[in-house]
Amino acid sequence: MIFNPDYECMPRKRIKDLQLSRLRGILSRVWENVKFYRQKMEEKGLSLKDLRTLEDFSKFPFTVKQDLRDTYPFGLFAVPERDVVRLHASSGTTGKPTVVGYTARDLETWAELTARVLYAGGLRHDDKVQNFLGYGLFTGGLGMHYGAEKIGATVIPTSVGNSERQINIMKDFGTTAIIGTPSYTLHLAEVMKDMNIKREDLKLRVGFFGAEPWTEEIRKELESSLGIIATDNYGLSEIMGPGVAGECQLKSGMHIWEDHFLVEIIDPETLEPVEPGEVGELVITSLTKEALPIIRYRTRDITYLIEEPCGCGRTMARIGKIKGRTDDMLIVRGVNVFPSQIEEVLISTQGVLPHYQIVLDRKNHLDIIEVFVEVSDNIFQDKMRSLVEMERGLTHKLKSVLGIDVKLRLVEPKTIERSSGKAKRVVDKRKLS
Ligand code: ADP
Ligand code: K
Ligand code: ZN
Repeated sequence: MIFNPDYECMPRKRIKDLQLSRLRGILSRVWENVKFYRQKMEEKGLSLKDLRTLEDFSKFPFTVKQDLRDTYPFGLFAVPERDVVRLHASSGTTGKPTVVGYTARDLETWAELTARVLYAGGLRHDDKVQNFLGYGLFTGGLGMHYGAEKIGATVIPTSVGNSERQINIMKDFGTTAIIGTPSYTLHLAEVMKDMNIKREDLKLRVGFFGAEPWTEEIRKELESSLGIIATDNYGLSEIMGPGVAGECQLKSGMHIWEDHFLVEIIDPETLEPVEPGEVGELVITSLTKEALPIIRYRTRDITYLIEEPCGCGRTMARIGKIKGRTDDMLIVRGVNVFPSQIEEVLISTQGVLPHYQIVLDRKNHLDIIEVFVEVSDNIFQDKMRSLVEMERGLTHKLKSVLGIDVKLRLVEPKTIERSSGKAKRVVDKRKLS
């Protein structure tokens, strides 16, 4: 039932002791090897001696995504570059990507932790698991790949896209387990219908979904249309990638591997810890990472902590479903999009007025993003050709900046609703509670 019971079922008192000793180790490692962390601690008048208990840790400085950008590409690495055996980068396309690295031991840990997640959700040695998370710089595909291999399952690394082929492979190879984003998998379920393939024609039994927020309604839909048990899993590249936390088959919160990660929930305004069980921003410290240790990382993800024991026997705490993010980042088909990126493209184009609105919707289970933008009167009076050219140029530019298709709507001046306060730039109709 449990991949590594020695750790996953460790008494909580022992988990805390282990965390404190590992935390001391990681702090002294970054103090020695990462100038950024040492400076930030010194600025606060802190030294390693100031960590006597886990509670003392709340005095230590936070790390944010911008810190990784400012030190791009390898400024926060704690080992010589030659000891790094793998690099990944976040798809976040705002300015420079954030680069993350792994030593050989980090990769072993990563495989162990994705194996725990997959095992908890029901993956076994006998399964054939089709992984349609992206393989490449994105951590999703390769991260899950090695965990599934560690369990001994047969991995089918189809990566993302080519929906009909995905379904043919499921059918022909006898795929029993799938790993993907919930939105793409819903899309696959639709394509399956179009191909006249029923769930009885496939052998699917379990599915692992993450990388973006999804609701219980989507879970029900995935489970009934594909005949699977669908579990949620969570991760982020800065901390490791997938494998940070995952649900067991009781589907009541995601077990977070506390022997490798120290979890805090804070109030994003006051930065103080919230009461146990209360909703706030998830802050994670890596306790064992060698290449890129990360201290008190503000994930921007909103959730809560469940410390009560779970019916499955694991003692590791759980985080509730991610409720959203504290920043304005939009996740469209798993890709991070900031409204400011769209604004930049629009504003730098002649004839475009500073009035626009981004409308997100979901059609056939796929996110769609539409941008309504006002263009100046004289362009409208101009020949039709320049409008068409402008539309084509902008569509192309948005695609190259964001990496996804955007439907562009040029509209007449004063047709986009004005608001008296902050402009409502984003309308998200995707119904995520
Ligand atoms: P990329 O930037 O390449 O898309 P990241 O690793 O940075 O990939 O994405 C991590 C973010 O994805 C998380 O901070 C969170 O907002 C979101 N995410 C990941 N897993 C889940 C999940 N199970 N539920 C909701 N959001 C998730
Ligand atoms: K993501
Ligand atoms: Zn459990």
